[in-house]
Amino acid sequence: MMDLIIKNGTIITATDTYQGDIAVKDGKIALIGQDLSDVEAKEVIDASGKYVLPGALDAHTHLEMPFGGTTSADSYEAGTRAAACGGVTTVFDFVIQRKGQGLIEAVEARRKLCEPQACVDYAFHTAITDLRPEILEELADSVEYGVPSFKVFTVYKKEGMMVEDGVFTKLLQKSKEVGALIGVHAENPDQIDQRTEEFLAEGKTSAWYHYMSRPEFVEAEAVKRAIHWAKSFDAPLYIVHLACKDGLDEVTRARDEGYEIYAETCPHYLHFTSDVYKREDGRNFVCSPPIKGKESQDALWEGIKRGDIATIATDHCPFQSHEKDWGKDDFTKIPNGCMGVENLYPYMLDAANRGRITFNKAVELCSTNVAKIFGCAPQKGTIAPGSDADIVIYDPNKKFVISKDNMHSDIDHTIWEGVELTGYPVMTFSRGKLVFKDGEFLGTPGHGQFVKRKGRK
Ligand code: DUC
Ligand code: ZN
Ligand code: ZN
Repeated sequence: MMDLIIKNGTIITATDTYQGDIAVKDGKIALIGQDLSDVEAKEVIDASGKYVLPGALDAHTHLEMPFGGTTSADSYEAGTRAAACGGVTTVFDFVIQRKGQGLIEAVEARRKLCEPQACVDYAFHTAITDLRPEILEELADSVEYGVPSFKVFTVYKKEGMMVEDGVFTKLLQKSKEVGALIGVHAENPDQIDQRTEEFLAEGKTSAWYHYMSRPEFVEAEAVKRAIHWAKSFDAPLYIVHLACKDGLDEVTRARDEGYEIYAETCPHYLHFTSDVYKREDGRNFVCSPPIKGKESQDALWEGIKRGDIATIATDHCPFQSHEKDWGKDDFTKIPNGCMGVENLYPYMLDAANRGRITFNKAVELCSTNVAKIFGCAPQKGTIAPGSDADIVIYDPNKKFVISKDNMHSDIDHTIWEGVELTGYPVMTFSRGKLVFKDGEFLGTPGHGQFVKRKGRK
């Protein structure tokens, strides 16, 4: 006896589109067939006229992260609740290693916080900020533990998160040996500091100067340098939240030369341009790297079509309006980060619905590639027998206007307010459990499980 059968839907994976029925048992996909009418199940859902997709994996969130003089405003519960309602069935959250902390110690502390709250499954990347010799050795243990991906920041010196080139290159070399993947947040810190100082001295304090203090060339230089190091040591590299054309051109070049370079971008870089920083509420869009000009936006879409952008993730790191307001008269006081975990999949699927990309491509970018790159395929990221029953039922005809009132996180505003989508998820299943239906969250905190991932060896 099956637990669930989803009948008559159009199943869409990264590679295939076909009509079929899916049977679920014990949280896993047990059977897929053209007609499973003869198979007994406790529950049958008719998905006629709907698309049946693998749940998305958001490779980049910052939930309840101490940052910018406060803590990002979505707890693990609120963030994973919003995720479920946007069709995201696995979130990858960033653990920030504090000075003196061990890698697994840092992960376990966050795991403990997350576990009772998580409404969908979760994985972690660890941002390394303190590379002592024993930490370099601990990299292999972390891979073994199920956290085989790490990140370095080339910025956030004052926050104690920035690493020097020596640390970055040691990590790249070690990553090859132990089967880890290093990610990088790439912007030039000296340019940011210098330009910020100049703008403040000139009384240029609006949100626009957040963008002007770290424009296209400030990001591009750091992306190029990061790729230079990855190429020099022939190590794979994942560039998080890539937002600029010149950086992407370098990614394309390196990939054409045969290097294993992955680029992630975010929906806010694909939808908005730097003009948002001229708006009265420009501070709400302040994130780093900032949203760039139209030329970069167009290039990112082209990069998606070419296959040089591997994943779309959100960098979900929201702050409440009153916190964003700290920077009303001084952009340096605006906590950096925007919301997006609930908008990722609907936004990219809307792009598919409009014909900008295919549905298979949207699934590849938001789900399959993430699972493959970060070592949890085929458990996650596809619809196949044996995979977790992380499934989204999508109505391609449903009209949806994003508003803070129909979002499910704890945030009092959204940068996506008023954006109109055609097509929207109507159900999300996390390991066979219905966690979202027709606008309503139906999950439970504590349901989400830690996803133990494999290294690259
Ligand atoms: N950028 C943000 O905007 N927020 C969190 C961290 C980051 O790098
Ligand atoms: Zn970042
Ligand atoms: Zn981030």
